[in-house]
Amino acid sequence: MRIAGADVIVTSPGRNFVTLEITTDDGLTGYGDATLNGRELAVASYLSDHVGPLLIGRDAHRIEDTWQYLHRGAYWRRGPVTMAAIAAVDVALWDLKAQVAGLPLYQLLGGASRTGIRAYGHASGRDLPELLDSIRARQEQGFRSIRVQSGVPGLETIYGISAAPDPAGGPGRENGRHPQPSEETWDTQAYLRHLPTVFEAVRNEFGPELPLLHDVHHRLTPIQAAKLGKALEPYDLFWLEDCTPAENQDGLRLVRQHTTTPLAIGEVFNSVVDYQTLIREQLIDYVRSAVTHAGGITAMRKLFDLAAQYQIKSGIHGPADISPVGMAAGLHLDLAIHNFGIQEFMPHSAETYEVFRHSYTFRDGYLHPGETPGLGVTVDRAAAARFEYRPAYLPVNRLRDGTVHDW
Ligand code: KDG
Ligand code: MG
Repeated sequence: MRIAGADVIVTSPGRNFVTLEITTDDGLTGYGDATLNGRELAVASYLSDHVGPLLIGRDAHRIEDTWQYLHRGAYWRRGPVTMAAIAAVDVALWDLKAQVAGLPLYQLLGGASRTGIRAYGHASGRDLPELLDSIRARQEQGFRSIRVQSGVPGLETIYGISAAPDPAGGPGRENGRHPQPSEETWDTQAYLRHLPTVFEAVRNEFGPELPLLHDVHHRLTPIQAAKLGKALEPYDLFWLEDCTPAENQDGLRLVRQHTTTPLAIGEVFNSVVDYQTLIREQLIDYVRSAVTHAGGITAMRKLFDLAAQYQIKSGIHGPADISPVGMAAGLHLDLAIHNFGIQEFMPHSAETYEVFRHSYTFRDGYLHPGETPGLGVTVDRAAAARFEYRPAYLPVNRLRDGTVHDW
């Protein structure tokens, strides 16, 4: 089975997605997600200008060799653009191999280790009543584990919270289109004072059993993160995510020394190298990378195998800027690996599902990739062509004095 074509599809059904479509000389088609939110066209160019031409004529079955060829062979390694491009090739080749085998992809990864994939959904509110309603709405949708993001008094907007209620029930600004990045104001002390009161109220309302998660989005220093983790201990979080920018891996030692709140890190990481200290020293509990951003199934499987040696589990990144192709790839891994933890799930819009036809399902808090041979996602190119790319950016975050802060 030789690679005959490698097409890049850029489409924007509600938000921008980049997809690699690999075709073979025997008429099969495989897909990989290459979406890098806000930098989409850089990956599209990397694929169509540099990687696609190298793939033509290669044996589509040689997944590991192709991965190494693109990673080591290019001389320039790692980085979000490179690793998203390699991930797209890798996932498309796994899709093809599983189609040839006539099996859903998870069967090639060792088969199912569980019957369903526990998923968490997003709840958010500008104030407490709105947040409690949002949690109830997620529960009604079937979610049994919930990420809680709350507005902070005195701050107009904050990560994960819409400025106005989102009629689609989504997270608002994360889905929003900003041709120029909008700017938000951040106040660390106000956040640190307010957040424990939010979790106290949520626990009082929903009781001790509902698994609750929270995403700090890299906004704290290690000592501030240590303080927050400690303050949240009475509310028994499932995890505290990205409590500090973890490029400074050593900083996590300090956080760890002060709190037993479980820590999840890694959605901006794209290589196992980024995790070396964090995993070896057991400084985190969950690995957050996305298949789409960290080199595909081939690389993620090795990352999870390393994590398993240290009792660290998976928590694959699954926001709406991962396309259904990337989501499906994560689900096949989730089902197969032993050290699965939880999967983030933001259902996509109806427009997105018009373009990406998928076989995965969500029922009673659990996802399943389905039994369709391959990845179980196809792209309707006619539908994709109707949604033209429009530049869109995440907001930029500034402290009250105007200093740019982590987003
Ligand atoms: O592109 C950035 C988003 O993927 C990110 O803001 C979502 O933090 C996120 C999460 O945990 O889903
Ligand atoms: Mg996050």
